[in-house]
Amino acid sequence: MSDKKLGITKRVRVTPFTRRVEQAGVKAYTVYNHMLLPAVFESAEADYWHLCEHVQVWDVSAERQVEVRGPDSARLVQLMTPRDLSKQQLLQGKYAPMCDSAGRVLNDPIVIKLAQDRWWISLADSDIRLWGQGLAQGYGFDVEVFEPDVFPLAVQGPKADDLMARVFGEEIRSIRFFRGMMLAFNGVDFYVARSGWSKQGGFEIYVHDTSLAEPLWDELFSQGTDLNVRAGCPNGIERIEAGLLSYGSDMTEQENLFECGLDAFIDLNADIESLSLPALRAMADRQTRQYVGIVFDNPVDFSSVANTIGGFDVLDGDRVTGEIRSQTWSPRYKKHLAMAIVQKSWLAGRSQVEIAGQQGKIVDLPFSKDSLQA
Ligand code: THG
Repeated sequence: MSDKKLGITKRVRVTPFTRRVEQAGVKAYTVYNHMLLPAVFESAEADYWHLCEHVQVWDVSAERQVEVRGPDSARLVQLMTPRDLSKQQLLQGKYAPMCDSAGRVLNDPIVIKLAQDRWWISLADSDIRLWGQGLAQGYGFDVEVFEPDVFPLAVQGPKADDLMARVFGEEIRSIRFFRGMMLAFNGVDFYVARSGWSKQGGFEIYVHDTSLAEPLWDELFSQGTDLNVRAGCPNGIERIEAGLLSYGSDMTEQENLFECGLDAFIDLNADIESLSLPALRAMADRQTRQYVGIVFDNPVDFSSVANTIGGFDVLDGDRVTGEIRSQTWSPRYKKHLAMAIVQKSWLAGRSQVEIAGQQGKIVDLPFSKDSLQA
């Protein structure tokens, strides 16, 4: 991360938690859905170890919701994703990548069913509300599509269950992965789900009553002192070790669902009305690129292979055959980990690649314990 300052203007939105985040000593932000998203508190590595050992409170307000409401809401949301939503339960979330009619990835949100005629699309970083409004208009659907004042707060880490039980009650322990409940804080019911952008476990509280944002933050901190609760944020080291792709960094509109490995969540034979499914069916066996992991035994200095669009070239002689979009030193495994999108023709039969003078082992994603410990 560079040390350049970024001006925070009216076009970069603050959140109901920003004051607390500042008081907690945030050191860097990124901008996500035109809103501040904390990026570092102490250091990437210190934040990482703390997340893996204790419990953190994350201001992930920037995971904006698009609300779809009305008689045609289920139809519109299904049109936007090739994932089959027909059996989704109330208060269940589903990871539901969204694609255009050519199968390109527009976002990879979690879709939440609040009622048959009321859905939230919990966004990664792209302007899906406009697309949803355009589709609704074009198809003549009877729906409203808007961004409600809802600000997710994540509680992540191995002690998240204990902290959440103190604040919301013991019932939280019975919530299964990607399921949710309406639970009261200060007499107001909030949607609470077992989810979050880490593999350390935890919950997300969708804060729709901003007058309770700071009281909720303060309660989590006062109840969590002995659990060593701290402010945190999505952590690059943790998510790369977990092999989680980040929309806007690893995947963009230039990649299709298959290239990102997101077809694992899709049934191409599903009997649903989805804008992208016809194209996805037709292109399934015609893919030229794929994502792989690369594991290096020593730290790699990527500066010599940096390209102009913020990635790092994978070269075969002079020929660019792929691009590393994310990489980190893993303090746990003592390996340098990279995620790269590469040409399948180049990859065939290949198990090693040299980048910036270091030999790396090509592995499947997500990284397995075997590939990290070997
Ligand atoms: N929480 C909420 N909104 C979000 C995110 C979140 N919006 C943006 C971004 N994160 C959406 N992307 C993801 C990507 C992966 C997961 C969640 C959100 C995830 N995946 C699990 C996995 O890969 O193992 C499980 C997916 C599944 O089984 O369905 O958790 O974090 N509110």
